Amino acid sequence: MAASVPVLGAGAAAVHAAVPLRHPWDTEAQAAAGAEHAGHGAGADGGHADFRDGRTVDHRANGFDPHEILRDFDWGTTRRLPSGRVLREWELYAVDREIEVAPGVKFAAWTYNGRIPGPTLRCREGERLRITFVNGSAHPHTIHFHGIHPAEMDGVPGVGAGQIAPGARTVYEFDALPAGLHLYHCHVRPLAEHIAKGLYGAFIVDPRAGREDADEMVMVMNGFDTNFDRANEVYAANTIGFAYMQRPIVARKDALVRVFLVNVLEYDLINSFHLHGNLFNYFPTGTGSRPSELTDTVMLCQGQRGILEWRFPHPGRYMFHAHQSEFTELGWQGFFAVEG
Ligand SMILES: [Cu+2]
Repeated sequence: MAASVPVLGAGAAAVHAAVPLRHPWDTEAQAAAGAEHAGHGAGADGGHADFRDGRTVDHRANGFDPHEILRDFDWGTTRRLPSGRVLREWELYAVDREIEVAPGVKFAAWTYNGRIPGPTLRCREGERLRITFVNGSAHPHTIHFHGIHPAEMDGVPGVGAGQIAPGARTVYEFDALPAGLHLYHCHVRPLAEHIAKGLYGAFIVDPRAGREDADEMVMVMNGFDTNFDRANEVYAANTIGFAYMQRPIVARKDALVRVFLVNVLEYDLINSFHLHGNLFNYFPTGTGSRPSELTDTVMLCQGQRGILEWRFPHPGRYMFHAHQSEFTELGWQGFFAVEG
């Protein structure tokens, strides 16, 4: 298929040229002391990791920026039904789009609304949800939501509207249940390809009573198989590796931070999130009000997700990253910059 041919040849070689040889936690002192594994041309960058030579992807050309995706919650549009209930509506469209996933490495992606991850859909428990799906891609797709809904709204082939052909549309409609952190993704076979190409997003159902005010962020852990060998060459939260190293996420001392963490990684069985200098309360699937654990590391299988909450008692720069070192070094790492 034409869509499976890399846009640029030698994608894997380009990625290998782009990722750093230096460990991000190497200090300037180590570099100055000539530590063997430090200073492969990366310069004394004070512990930053980056694509080699400091090159970045062109967020503007991509049409989305991981820093904007981080705090971008799409509440759709609402109106009252005669019954008094809220009807919340979105329109999602599938579109084939070239995304620069690492400097100079273009990936022939399939997207919802032109971005990866797709919009973070957010609503309140008990509302009526209506999602119009328009397939503008050259391939058949669906939207399969996690949550409680009738079979015909499940977005799988052969049930309800089934596969939505190129140019066709359908409407998924169901109640927002249960409160928690869910996700949505295409469910057309071959499933791994339809997901790994970029068709997924976070789906948040807030509890009726709401949640405590917090600095809220979405992190969809993903990766990209840029040379089509069913293994990932790039790992990230919100698509662009090292984006939060190059520009740390600003947080405030003592403020409640809430991360909606979703794992959609294909081709690797597990993924993880590790926070430095702190521990967080973990709410698996975001469905309960009591944390299951106070920890600094969680491991998630494909499709697993959870809510993390913590406060930074000290200002400074704190890393977060997958605790699988391979994923870390291939992009899935970042910094919080905590201001006092
Ligand atoms: Cu699909």
